Amino acid sequence: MKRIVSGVQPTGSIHLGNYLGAIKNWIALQNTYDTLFFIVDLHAITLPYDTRELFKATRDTAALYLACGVDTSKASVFVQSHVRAHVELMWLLSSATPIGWLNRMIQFKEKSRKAGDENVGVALLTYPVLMASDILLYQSDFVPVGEDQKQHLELTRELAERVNNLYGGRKWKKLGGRGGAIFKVPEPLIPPAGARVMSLTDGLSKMSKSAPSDQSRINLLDPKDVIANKIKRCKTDSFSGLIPNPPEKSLEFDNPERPECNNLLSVYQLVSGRTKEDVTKECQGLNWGSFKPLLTDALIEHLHPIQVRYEEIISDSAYLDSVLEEGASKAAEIADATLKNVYQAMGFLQR
Ligand code: AQP
Repeated sequence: MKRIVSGVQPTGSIHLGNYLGAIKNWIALQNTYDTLFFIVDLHAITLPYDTRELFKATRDTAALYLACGVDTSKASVFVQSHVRAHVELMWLLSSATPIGWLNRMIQFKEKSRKAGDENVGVALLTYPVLMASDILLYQSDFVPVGEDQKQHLELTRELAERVNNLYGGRKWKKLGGRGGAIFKVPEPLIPPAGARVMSLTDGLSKMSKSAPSDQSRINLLDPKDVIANKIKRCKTDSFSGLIPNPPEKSLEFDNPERPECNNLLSVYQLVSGRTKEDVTKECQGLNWGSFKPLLTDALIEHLHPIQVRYEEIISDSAYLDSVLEEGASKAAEIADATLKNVYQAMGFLQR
């Protein structure tokens, strides 16, 4: 069975973007792949953070994976820092990573500029090496990646090939290893179209946990009235409220001049489980005033069962702990086997 690894960072409240762009897709993937879904806590400290929030967000994220339908009889669910091999492999990979590769990462450039260059920790620069370690440890065949992670996955692939060339094959065999490639080179798995959810306050920026305004996102745990309020106040466009809705001013998908419109319609399509054609037909002739209540109801209806299930899971600490313990032990088994090979191939004395 082909293997997939994926995760979300506990950097805040899990929102509709994380759900529609990642977690919801995992539910289908876990039926056809060997899947490992982890809470990416080690990555969550690359920028200044609040320790209590990290603690809470880690548990909440784990509970939400399960509440959204991740099934522990099919997938391993674990916390990244519970599997020590991630950090250990990262060090080994760092020695084979040219610093120029890291300096050219767009996300590093953007995030360090935002944080003010002097205050940036080394971890922000070396983040892609930890990501490579997350993936290569499990000999993953595929990694679901959004647009902004494509460059990091490319670095993972290059690094896997580099380490295979430097230390694999006959050189490894001479050290008593099996020879051949040390790492499988993973392929990107591009999520279904339309799964990039944009901010509610700016249709050109993606919905994000770290955006300062909570109004910009729908969190999976937002109560009904909060959802209703956010949709009521979300940014629409200058077509808004125009009467009497001539057909060319209808709500529409894919008009680059109307990013908010495309985003809200796409969200409606995804949470109502309808086709694009159905939504296009339904929304012909609607104005924002009549569309927003439809979207609000669809969101509330979709998120309600997730919220109920989340409450059950989060209040049962023993259950959540046992899921994470079991997940970490399954993951560690695979990860430790890879790590042992890497140490051997790199010439370390076996323990
Ligand atoms: N707006 C989005 N639309 C679709 N998918 C999204 N993802 C994130 N935002 C959207 C997907 O969620 C997964 C986990 O993301 P992450 O936590 O590892 O980091 P991120 O992409 O940086 O997510 P955020 O919410 O924007 O967090 P912060 O603000 O901390 O950076 C990934 O699969 C991602 O594609």
